[in-house]
Amino acid sequence: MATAGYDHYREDVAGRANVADTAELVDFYRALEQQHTGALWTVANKIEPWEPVSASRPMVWHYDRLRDHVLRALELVTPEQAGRRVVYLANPGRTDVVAAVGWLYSGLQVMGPGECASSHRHSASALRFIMEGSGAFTNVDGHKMTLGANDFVLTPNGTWHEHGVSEDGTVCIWQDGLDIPLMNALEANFYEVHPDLQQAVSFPIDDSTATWGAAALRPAGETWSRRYSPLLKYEWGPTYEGLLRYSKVTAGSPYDGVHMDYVNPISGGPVMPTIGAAMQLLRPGEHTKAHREVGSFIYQCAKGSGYSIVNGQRLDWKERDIFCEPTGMWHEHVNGSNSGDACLFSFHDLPVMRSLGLYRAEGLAENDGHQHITDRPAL
Ligand code: GTQ
Repeated sequence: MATAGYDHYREDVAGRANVADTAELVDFYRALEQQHTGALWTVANKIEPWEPVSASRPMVWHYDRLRDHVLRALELVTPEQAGRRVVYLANPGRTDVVAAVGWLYSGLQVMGPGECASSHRHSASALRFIMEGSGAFTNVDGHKMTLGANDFVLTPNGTWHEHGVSEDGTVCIWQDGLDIPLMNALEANFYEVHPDLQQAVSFPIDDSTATWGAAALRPAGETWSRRYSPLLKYEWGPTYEGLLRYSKVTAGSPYDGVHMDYVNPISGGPVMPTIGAAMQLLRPGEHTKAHREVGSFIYQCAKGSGYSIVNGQRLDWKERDIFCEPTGMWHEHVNGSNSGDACLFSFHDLPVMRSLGLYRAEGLAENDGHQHITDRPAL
């Protein structure tokens, strides 16, 4: 990553555009505008910044402030009316598109017992992270899965999917994560409604986890050629156990603590072509060092409490709070407890950056790798 700092628009550098307005030039620009054209040197420094410049702001969405509104949606609209009953997360820096950060969308979906949303599919890749309730299920291309708190589920692009809650369940809330803004930016987004409101359940319940979810075991003779993981659900129990076991034998990453990626068991790569996900554990009192990356991240605290510093802003979080890190911004994490661990679920667009050769990362050299807190986000 360039080390030019945050002085993105410096013009006093040889080789950068530096043309002062004159009456003649202003006339010229107007004439160009009328022909639907423009002079590159008037925009060059903006459209080719020294390094990624994100319009997104570091944000935290506190669950205790959102939950009542999410539950209110349950009273106000049915899944039949709404299609999806979701309160989406808006980033105040991104009024042009519905994005929580970068080109990632996120929202909180709520369903009551006996409800089921209609089946559809789209070019956008999706995931869910279960926040509360029991009896939730999702059906992905006929693979029906039961879902509990902190379970992580995929709805890869192009797969038919619907979600619901069984009659004997409770109100369920989960976080949706999708690459809708990316698909729209690429102008590649298709959307289709299933001919039946609910697709058939074509396989035994939870067959995906039973087939592909055993640690370091692969079903002999089974093949898989899709671009996404055949393992569609990653349960919290084995995920947390995996982190605890790993934490006993590793010092962890200086930037992310005990950090494990959810992977496609066939390729070892990310779970979907455009979205990757991870769970990290911060030990009691752990304060990681700051680094920055080309890529945008959305986090949910799955356990414990603490804070992250994103570009000098302190974002306090506790279980179920969601926060984001825009691309190129310094970030470091702190477990606020000296006795218990803290776990952060995250999803990100690094598979896009990596597959296009755009990924870069850099650690903060100054101040022993820690930022100064300069700001708290407006609440
Ligand atoms: O469940 O498929 O929050 O298509 C937004 C768009 C959820 C979904 C959202 C979607 C979905």
